[in-house]
Amino acid sequence: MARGRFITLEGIEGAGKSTVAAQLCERLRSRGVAVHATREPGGTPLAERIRALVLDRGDESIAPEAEVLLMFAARRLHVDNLIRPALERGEWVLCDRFTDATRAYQGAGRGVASGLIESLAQAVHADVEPDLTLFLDVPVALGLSRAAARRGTTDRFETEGHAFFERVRSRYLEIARETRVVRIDATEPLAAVVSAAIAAVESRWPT
Ligand code: T5A
Repeated sequence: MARGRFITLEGIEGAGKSTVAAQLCERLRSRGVAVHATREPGGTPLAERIRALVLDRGDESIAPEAEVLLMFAARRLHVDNLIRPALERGEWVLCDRFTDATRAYQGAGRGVASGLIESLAQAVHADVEPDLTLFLDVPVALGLSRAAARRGTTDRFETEGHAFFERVRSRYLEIARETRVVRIDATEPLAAVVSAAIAAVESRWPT
């Protein structure tokens, strides 16, 4: 059986990843594709518990390297218990964030050495890399204002300042030079962003 496709969505807060993922998923299912919509950090019961640890604004500080280790611990659970088995069954996986988020947030945002991040990526998911990454790109001010308008509570990352998210976006723009990544202008109306995401997928794998 052919391995399924692994598609990730990336971008800063408020870029529209969850909204686009839901619509892309619906479109793929309507075409008969078996697809799992999932997210990081999280995606399995244990990984969701790590998500709560890393996103909650508790009193205890989390050093950047500890944050990286928590992200990769959650990722290993997610890859082993959901992503790889689904791909091996020939199903598709649509994941809201993956290791590019660690490169952007912990690497560029927090200043963690890329050597550490890349060696953990190799150890944790050498056999599971995205086939396609949709990078939804918005200026920081627009992303943060959309996230602020939507949110009920603020997580640990959303308390960071503008400069942090500028570093994150810059790193995403560098990553977007890789051939597996398609940059989508997410300042466009939602319908246009969803159409661009569908076109990027269907041009690779007509369904
Ligand atoms: N993290 C994660 C790391 O630091 N390292 C890692 O390795 C990983 C995996 C996760 C946090 O964890 C960090 C990054 C994050 O800070 P999260 O809540 O899962 O947090 O992710 P967020 O990006 O914070 O989620 P958001 O919901 O803020 O962003 P989305 O999903 O990009 O945006 P979405 O779809 O919810 O849209 C936000 C609002 O904008 C509107 C939507 O309707 C919604 O109201 N919208 C648009 N409006 C107009 N035009 C458009 N084109 C629109 N697109 C969306």
